[in-house]
Amino acid sequence: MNRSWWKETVVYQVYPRSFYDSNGDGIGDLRGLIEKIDYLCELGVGAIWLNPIYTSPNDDMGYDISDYRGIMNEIGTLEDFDELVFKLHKRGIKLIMDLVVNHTSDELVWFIESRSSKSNSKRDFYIWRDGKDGKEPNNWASFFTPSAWEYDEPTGQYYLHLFSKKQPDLNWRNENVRREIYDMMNWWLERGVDGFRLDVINLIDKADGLPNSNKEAGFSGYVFDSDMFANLPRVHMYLKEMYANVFEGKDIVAVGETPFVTTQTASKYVDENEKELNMIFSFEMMDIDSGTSGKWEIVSYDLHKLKEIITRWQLSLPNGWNSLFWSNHDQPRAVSRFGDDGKYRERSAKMLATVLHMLKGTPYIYQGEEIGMTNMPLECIQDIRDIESLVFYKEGISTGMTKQEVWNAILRKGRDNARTPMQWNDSDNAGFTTGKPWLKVNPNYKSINVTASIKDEDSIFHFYKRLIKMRKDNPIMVCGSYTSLLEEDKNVIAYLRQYDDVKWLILANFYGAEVTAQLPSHYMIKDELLSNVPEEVKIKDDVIYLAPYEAHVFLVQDEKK
Ligand code: ISL
Ligand code: CA
Repeated sequence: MNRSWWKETVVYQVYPRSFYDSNGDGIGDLRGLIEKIDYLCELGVGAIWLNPIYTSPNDDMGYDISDYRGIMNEIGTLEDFDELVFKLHKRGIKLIMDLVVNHTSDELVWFIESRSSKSNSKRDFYIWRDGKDGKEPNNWASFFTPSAWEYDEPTGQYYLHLFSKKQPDLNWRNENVRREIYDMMNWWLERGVDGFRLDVINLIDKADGLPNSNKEAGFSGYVFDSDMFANLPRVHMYLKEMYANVFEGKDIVAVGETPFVTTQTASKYVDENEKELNMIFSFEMMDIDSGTSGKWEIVSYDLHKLKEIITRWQLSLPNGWNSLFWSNHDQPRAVSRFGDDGKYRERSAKMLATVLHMLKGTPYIYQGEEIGMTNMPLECIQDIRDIESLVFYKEGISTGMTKQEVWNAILRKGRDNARTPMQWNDSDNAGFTTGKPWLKVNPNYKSINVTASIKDEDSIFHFYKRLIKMRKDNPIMVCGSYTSLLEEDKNVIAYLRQYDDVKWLILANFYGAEVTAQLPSHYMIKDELLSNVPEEVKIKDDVIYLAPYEAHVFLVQDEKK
């Protein structure tokens, strides 16, 4: 295995809008982030992934970029940015920028020109088609809207948008588009950034001829068919070209956000010999509680399935590398979704952290996860800021769901859950802002906050700190092989990491009831390296008793026969 900083490190995801507001306008900003570098150092992370900070009308919270070389007014200036890079680097923290190049804002000058006339030199930068029989060019649905096409008056054609109508898709088949993008990426690299997280990078090519999908239409009459726009062969061609023009020979990281990848389609993206990306975010685990109609159809799942997904991904990228995460800015809070955000909040958050950080790959911590922040008890639609939830609130009822079902789904899966302001202390607005926060603060900030978590030596925060430190001190966490254990067990996650002669056994009760598990009998426990309970571990005749959400990391040895 080749060693690289991005394999050794733990990445902390900062959603800048909600991290820390330095000037009281209610919106987190770069100066606020600069003020909190000490906090990141205290935690010990080696890199941050910064959600988009480029100029944007914020139709999709920065994922609609209207100037690739500018910083959003409310977030800061280029001078602030340079200072941030300088100060992060001084403290040994790398910066991974989020970059959205599948689409732009409709307010980006390219699109303004493109829509102005059919003969404009930027016309072909986007995907324009004539309507068919007074309707859209094809039956594709978008992520956020019924149809993926929007009619544009000035030239009488439709443009394609896989997300909102203010996020037109770029035409990657146009060489000039690609050249502009690589230039822009190099411009940021020259400013000192250490890598990119490339938003929906596997969607940049669309099916030849943009045909109708013959899959079944949703309630809207349009078809959401990822085969039409995800993982098409040309994506690999473009990524190789990007690598050669941007990444080659530089010690930077390229992380792809790749919805709809499978363990089969993923390996080519991250295979070191292919020279495309270094790691990807895959979403199979995030989709585990989603039904066939998508994320809003919430279904139950069992631990078997979760373990099967984990193991398959752990073993499927022989020349590649995994990104490990329980949450991000698009997902519910980890402890609310996979743990227990009530009675066992602390213990289950630590259990989840143990299971994830001990796996092979690069762990990502989503801001607030390290203090066990929970989902938001939203009260009414006026509290919602996220376009996806707002659209679903309107459309959901027409899919046959009741109003209550729609609301419950938003409470559980809405993206604002993760985006509520960071809870720094128990003062007004959790110390996030002196003004009115752009999105309401979770009312539990009085007890769940950074100050309290730092003060309590036994807190989730200190547990994360310990995990991060362990990774620095123990190459087994980075390089060790992975073997799944107790695959049939319905309550316990168990696996082995091994590096040279060193073997670590990870055991975790995933549920809120006491269970027993049969220890793999040929391993002898030599030492306990980490645990989320104060008590000694209970073992009798190779049977281990695990309290709710109890987790352990043991040093083990093969038993002498
Ligand atoms: O957010 C999702 C489910 O709630 C995902 O389907 C998400 O839309 C998908 O993973 C792509 O996400 C990325 O691109 C979007 C943006 O809205 C997300 O915030 C971003 O992470 C469009 O740029
Ligand atoms: Ca601000």
